[in-house]
Amino acid sequence: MKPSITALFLIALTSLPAASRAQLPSIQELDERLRAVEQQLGIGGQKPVPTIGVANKQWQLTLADEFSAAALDGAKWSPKYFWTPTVINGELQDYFPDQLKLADGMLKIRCDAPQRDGGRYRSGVISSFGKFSQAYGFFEVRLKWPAGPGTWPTVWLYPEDRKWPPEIEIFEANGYKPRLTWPNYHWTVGGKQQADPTYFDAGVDLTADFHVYSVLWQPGLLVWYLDGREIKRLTGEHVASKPMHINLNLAVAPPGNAGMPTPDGTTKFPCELEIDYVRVWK
Ligand SMILES: [Ca+2]
Repeated sequence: MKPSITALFLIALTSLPAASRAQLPSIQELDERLRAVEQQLGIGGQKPVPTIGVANKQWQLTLADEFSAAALDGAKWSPKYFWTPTVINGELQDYFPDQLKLADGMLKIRCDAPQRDGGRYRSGVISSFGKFSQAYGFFEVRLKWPAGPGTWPTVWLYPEDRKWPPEIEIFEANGYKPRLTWPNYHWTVGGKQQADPTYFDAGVDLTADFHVYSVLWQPGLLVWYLDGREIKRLTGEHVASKPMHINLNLAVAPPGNAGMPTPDGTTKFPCELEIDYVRVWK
């Protein structure tokens, strides 16, 4: 049997004099570092696998961020969209990098209420534009989102060539309907914008715990999953075919936006969108 990299590490460690060993990190620390390196390289035996299986399909991990580092991985993410100004849809927040925190193996996007009347909410966004994009594959996030009217968290795919639409929502929700998730898709037909914003009623309060939200994207096919269970399917030539990057944000809904209410006295601030991981396969 070929010795594993871990075994080689151990041999190297134990062959050192005792005085040097005392200065070295523990085996557990080394193991954690090794797994982090393996994860970055996409190798090793602990590779995550999709929550769904697709027959005869060998999935290859193309992006994984477990958010276990001390800071946002700048090789994968920027703390902003590629466009300016950042605010779209008349949303009530501005995005600031200091609203992002990495702790407990999570990326935590915190949204603060305005400091004065008429002020704006402070929240955060990350985008993989210019760093990671992909056409087709399996995209998955595990997250917990904040309840309350006006909270509007989304994980969405946007064209890397900056020409919108298409747009694929891996996950979208609004805190006034904590049982619902909106697996949305936007496209055009003859220059006219189209959308399929049907929602899925999970029958439970999705904000009470972490859940896994995924989308399978193949030529002419989009399938959405909640905790590995299919919740929506779209087929047809209008399904996107160009590389797209990932945006992940916690917005605050403006008045009159598709019937979504703005925050009221029952919405608790600060609130957090906690992301355990983002994983993509091809
Ligand atoms: Ca994690």
